[in-house]
Amino acid sequence: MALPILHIGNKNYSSWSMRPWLALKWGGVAFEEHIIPLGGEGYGRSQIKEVRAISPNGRVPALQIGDAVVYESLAICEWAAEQAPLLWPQEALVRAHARSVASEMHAGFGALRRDMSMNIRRRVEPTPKWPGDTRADIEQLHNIWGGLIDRYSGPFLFGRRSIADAMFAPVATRLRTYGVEISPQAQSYCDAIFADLAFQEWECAALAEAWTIEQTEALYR
Ligand SMILES: N[C@@H](CCC(=O)N[C@@H](CS)C(=O)NCC(=O)O)C(=O)O
Repeated sequence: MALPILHIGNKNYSSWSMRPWLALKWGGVAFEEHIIPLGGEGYGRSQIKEVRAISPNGRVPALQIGDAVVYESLAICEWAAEQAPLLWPQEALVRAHARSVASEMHAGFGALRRDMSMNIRRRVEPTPKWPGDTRADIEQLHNIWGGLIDRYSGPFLFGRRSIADAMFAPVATRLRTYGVEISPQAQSYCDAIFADLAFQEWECAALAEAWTIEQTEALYR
């Protein structure tokens, strides 16, 4: 059978695409990738023609497996974990905890995502002044990361890499891009993500991408 194809957006900008891409890599699941440049006609309305042609929700990532399409980043990560169960912690209650924080990231942190669009290449200076809801998201990140690193001793949230880290990896790049002040413990966690080989492969590709999404670049100019 042909390899699954992961349809993703531009690596510099598409945080949702990075998550299952990392999970598949970490799980050792073979796949091909197909990049669809975002930012043109229909962008922001789930109406990019090339995306709609393969993804039922008009968004990437979408994983094509034969005739089937798995979409929504967390659902793709779950599929990856069916092929590579070590992508979740092995103990049931710890796994439930990891699923909780991964779901919290997937469904939440709206203010942080609104104000800190992923832009791996960019460094914004000076750090913008964040509104209260964004500051609350940053504080909640510290609560989650700090609690888990204290409990499982790092360097990743549940000790070894898991889907929980795949869900938070783009956030680490956002904190760096926007120069957010974070605790030494949170910085160590970000550094563990930045040192990961699969992350570095994605980052190198992001740095080499030629196209730009003007809406994102215009933030804080
Ligand atoms: N909830 C979706 C979000 C996917 C998403 O918003 N993807 C963005 C790229 S990062 C997209 O496809 N945008 C296209 C558009 O806005 O038209 C997931 O978890 O996969």
